[in-house]
Amino acid sequence: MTRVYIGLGSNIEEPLAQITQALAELAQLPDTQWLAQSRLYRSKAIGPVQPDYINAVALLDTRLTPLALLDALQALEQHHRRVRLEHWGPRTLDLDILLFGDQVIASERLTVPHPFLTQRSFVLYPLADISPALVLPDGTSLQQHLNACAPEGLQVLGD
Ligand code: A4P
Ligand code: MG
Repeated sequence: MTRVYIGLGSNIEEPLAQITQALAELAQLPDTQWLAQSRLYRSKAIGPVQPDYINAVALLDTRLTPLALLDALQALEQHHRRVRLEHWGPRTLDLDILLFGDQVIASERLTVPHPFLTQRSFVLYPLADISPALVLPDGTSLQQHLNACAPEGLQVLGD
C-alpha cells in the first residue's frame, strides 16, 4: 500500500457539493483505503479571473499504480461532467495527485510531486491539517514551505 495525497478543487456548479461528493467517491476507489481529509477551504482563484474555489486534500492508502490511480481520478472528473475549456480556467472538479508515497514521477501523463504543490497555499494548508510533519521526497519539510507561503485569500469554511 502506498500513501497518496489527492488535491481537490472546484469553482463552478455548486463547488461545495462537488467537493463533498468527490470526497465520498474517493473513499470508494478500488484497492484503496480512506485515511483522512483536510478541512474545506475557500480560496481566491489563481489564473484567469474566475469564481473562488473550494479546495481540500484527501489522504488515501492505495494498491493502484500511479497511472491506474490517475485513470480512476480522471473517470471521477468525467463523472462530474468536467469540461476543459481553458488552462487553469474554471472547473467543476479537478483532482490532482499531489504525492504518491516518496515517488518522483516525470512521465508524459504524470508529474509527481505536483509541480505547484509548494507554491500554493490552498494545497499546503490543507496538507498541514492532515500531516503537519510531512517531508517531501526532496527532503524539504511542509513547514518550511508553509513559512514561505502566506495563507492569503484562503479561508477555512465554517470560520
Ligand atoms: N497530470 C500531470 N501530473 C499530474 C498529477 N500529479 N495529477 C496531467 C493529476 N494530473 C496530472 O490536467 C492536465 C493533465 O495533467 C492531465 O491529463 C494529467 O495527465 P488538467 O486538470 O486536465 O489540466 P489543467 O486544468 O490545464 O491543468 P492542471 O494541472 O489541473 O491545473 P492545476 O495546476 O491543477 O490548476 N486556484 C485556486 N484557488 N484553487 C485551485 O484549485 N486550480 C487551478 C488548476 C487553477 N487555479 C486554482 C485552482
Ligand atoms: Mg488537474
